[in-house]
Amino acid sequence: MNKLDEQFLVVSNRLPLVVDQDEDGWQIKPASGGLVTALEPIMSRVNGLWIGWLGSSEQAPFDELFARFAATHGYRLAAVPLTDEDVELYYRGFANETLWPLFHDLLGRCHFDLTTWLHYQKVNDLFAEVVAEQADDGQLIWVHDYQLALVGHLLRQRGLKNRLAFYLHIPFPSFDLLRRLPWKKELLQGLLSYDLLGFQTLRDRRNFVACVREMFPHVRADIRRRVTLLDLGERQVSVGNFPISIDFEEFNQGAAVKEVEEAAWYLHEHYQGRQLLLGVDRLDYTKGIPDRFLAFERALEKYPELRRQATLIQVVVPSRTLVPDYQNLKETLDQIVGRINARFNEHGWVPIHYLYRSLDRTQLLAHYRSCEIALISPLRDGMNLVAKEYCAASVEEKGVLILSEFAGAAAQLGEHALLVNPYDIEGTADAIWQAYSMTEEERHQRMRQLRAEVRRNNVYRWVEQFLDAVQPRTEQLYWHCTEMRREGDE
Ligand code: ADQ
Repeated sequence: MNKLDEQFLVVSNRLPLVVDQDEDGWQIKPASGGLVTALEPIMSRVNGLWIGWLGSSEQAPFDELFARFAATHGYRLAAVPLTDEDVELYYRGFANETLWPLFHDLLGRCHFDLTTWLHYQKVNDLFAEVVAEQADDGQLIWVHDYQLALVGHLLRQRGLKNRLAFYLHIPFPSFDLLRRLPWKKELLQGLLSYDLLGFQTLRDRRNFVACVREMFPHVRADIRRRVTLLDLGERQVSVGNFPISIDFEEFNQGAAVKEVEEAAWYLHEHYQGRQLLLGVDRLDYTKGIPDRFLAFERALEKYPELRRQATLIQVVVPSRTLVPDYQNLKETLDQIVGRINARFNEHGWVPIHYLYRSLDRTQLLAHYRSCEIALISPLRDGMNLVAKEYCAASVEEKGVLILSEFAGAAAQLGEHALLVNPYDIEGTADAIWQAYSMTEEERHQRMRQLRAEVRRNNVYRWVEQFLDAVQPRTEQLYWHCTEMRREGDE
């Protein structure tokens, strides 16, 4: 098959890159993360192009680095230049202080500010300009996430006829919440310019369709299909739910290697045979970390058998450190951990081990593999890949997953995880006790089912299902995806 026949253009806020300098000069490599893992194999097969912001104002020789990247990775990159002011108002402002909390049902944290909204439109227009310059006729353009909701609309305004698809990685709110946004009509109109809209869960998809029906009563919705069809008169928009996932085998095989096994063994040695509970999150108020600490505290109070026998390891990756709400959250976490540890600490046992940093791959896998319980309790989450990674890396099939019912992942994993309402401290404390005292047999049985689910619905199936829903179908892309999924299944 000719590599250039059908191309593929991906647009995301940030280019998935790591650029740094060592003794051999400037280096460039793909960032790690689910989206890159999912899209890179297909991008290189079809000579794709990825457009996004560089993510920093570092002065590196990007033209040369991008050429080197294309030669070694088989797909190309193009940068959208953003000024500090753009980043401040569009990214930190409208995307992270308006859309992010609103879409995660946290209305109290929303700022509605005309200046940041105007800038959001301006930066979406900048993205559209770069995409329009680079796009070829017939190419599928796939835009990602809430930072870029209007790009499709702005491309249509420029006369582009390409198939346009959009995927939202975070939840979509109910109309009761969305109606608070002064610019909801413009936002929905922007989204309706795409040909295909993908959401994480059926609930998100239904929320979106309900919002469209409220704001645009003339739009007819055919909801009987696998993908909802919205009839706008002159054109149709497909709306589906496609739960994102991970490369199961990457975690399954990665967790089984000797280096990880040894690191996992040391971890347990260090904690002297206690049961370990694990939380792994970006620093974010949607992840429910303070409530999780309080639930663990309540479990220690209510079930004294847990004292000296259970330790919560909470790993937090620094994130959005310049947004004030995130700085406050960091202080809150320090205070709660300090208080709980001072209250219960005895005979060399510290109830909460709190690490404010990223873990390298070996350590991340070792933590997943060795911790008996994963405590994943976001207040709201589009999907939550940590839950799936934990299952895939649980190669001894002895881990118990405690999962928030408000994580998108609950739709797939809820049956065999212990589901909790993260706002219900008492209920979460009881779930901690239930997980702690669960028999080996029940652990195995639940984890086997969870792993089978993540293995079956892996990230290659996610891409395949999404591309299958693009109309008219992108035959070659779909063909490549099916091939990759088959290879992954074998
Ligand atoms: P995120 O909010 O970033 O993503 P999540 O899905 O949990 O959340 O992914 C986090 C990633 O970061 C995981 O791959 C995890 O391994 C990694 N990570 C987290 N803490 C780490 C640590 N301490 N050290 C090393 N790695 C760490 C958004 C949405 C989610 C949605 C994803 C994908 O908010 O709901 O699942 O996009 O669509």
